[in-house]
Amino acid sequence: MPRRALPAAAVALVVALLAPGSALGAAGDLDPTFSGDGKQQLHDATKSLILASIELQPDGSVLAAGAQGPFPPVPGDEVDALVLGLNSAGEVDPAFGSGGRLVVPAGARRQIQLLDIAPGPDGRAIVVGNTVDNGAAAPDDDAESYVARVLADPDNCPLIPDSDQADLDGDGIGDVCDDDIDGDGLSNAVEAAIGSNLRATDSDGDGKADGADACPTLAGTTANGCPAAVVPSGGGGGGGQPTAVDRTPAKLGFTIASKLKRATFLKKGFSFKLASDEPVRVEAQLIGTLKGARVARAGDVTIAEKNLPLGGGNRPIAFKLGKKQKRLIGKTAKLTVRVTATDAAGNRTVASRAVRVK
Ligand SMILES: [Ca+2]
Ligand SMILES: [Ca+2]
Ligand SMILES: [Ca+2]
Ligand SMILES: [Ca+2]
Repeated sequence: MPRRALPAAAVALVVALLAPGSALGAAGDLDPTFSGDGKQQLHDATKSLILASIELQPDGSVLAAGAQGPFPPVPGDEVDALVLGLNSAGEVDPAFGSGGRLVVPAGARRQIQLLDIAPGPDGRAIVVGNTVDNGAAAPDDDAESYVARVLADPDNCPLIPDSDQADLDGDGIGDVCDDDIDGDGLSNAVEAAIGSNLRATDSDGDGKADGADACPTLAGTTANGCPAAVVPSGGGGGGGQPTAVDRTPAKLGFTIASKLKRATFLKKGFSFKLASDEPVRVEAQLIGTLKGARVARAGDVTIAEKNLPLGGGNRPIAFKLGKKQKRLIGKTAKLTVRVTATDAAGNRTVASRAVRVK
């Protein structure tokens, strides 16, 4: 769209599209339901706001694209890209950009002028225009094309397409990028590992949320969310009645960052949370294959240990390093977290995760 001569006043003017008004409104009147009197003018004390193109959103809100800067610009002025957001009532939409404006700075001696805006996929809008670098020497001081894409609507997961914006737990993080979709305190990965439902806060329906349930997949009436223990029939004599014996080791769920910052690791140690599908006793070890370790023997060294009594839920395990252990950590270290979990019947589960300290 060719630029026309515009008044030099620092004003942007958007006139409402005609809409069916009251019985007294005639076609061609300004629409009084748009910003009170049919028009919306924005004033900026220091800059001109020039609009060139408009796009009506499905919900009646409006995006307008143009430029912000001195008017008329002369070579050497900075002119920035401008997208203005108005709600369906014609008022500046404070949820859009900063105070209703998205301004993309062009930088010193550069100019961006948006000339058109069009709807894009998944709540986006696409703007097109040109950019000029007046600071560049010829022949690079000519106009270049400029195309950008803007979030027209809030997006609860900007990097992954999710047009339905589903958010099961209502925490503002869309399901497709929420690592705890149901918000019960157990991450999706942990729930998948222990077999609980990652889309329900109380998988076994016993009234205890998965993150606080020592048996998240077994309905229970006891305080920790587990069924009353099966008491083996006593007596070593023959003829004892058969009892249900637990021969199934616990399923463990825990995630650990694969990389740790050395300085933070030395200062604060390192912690993670461990969940299981039944109560377990825990022995956790932090084992190092250390570079530059001043130890006589070669091989792995236990740097820290942590034991937890029989229990369940999503329990934190924190490793702290003593002075001597800190000295073992070189500039980089390869560590392994090894968790040995033993359930009430003595079945054992061992799981390991690698961690790099840099
Ligand atoms: Ca969510
Ligand atoms: Ca969860
Ligand atoms: Ca769950
Ligand atoms: Ca339970």
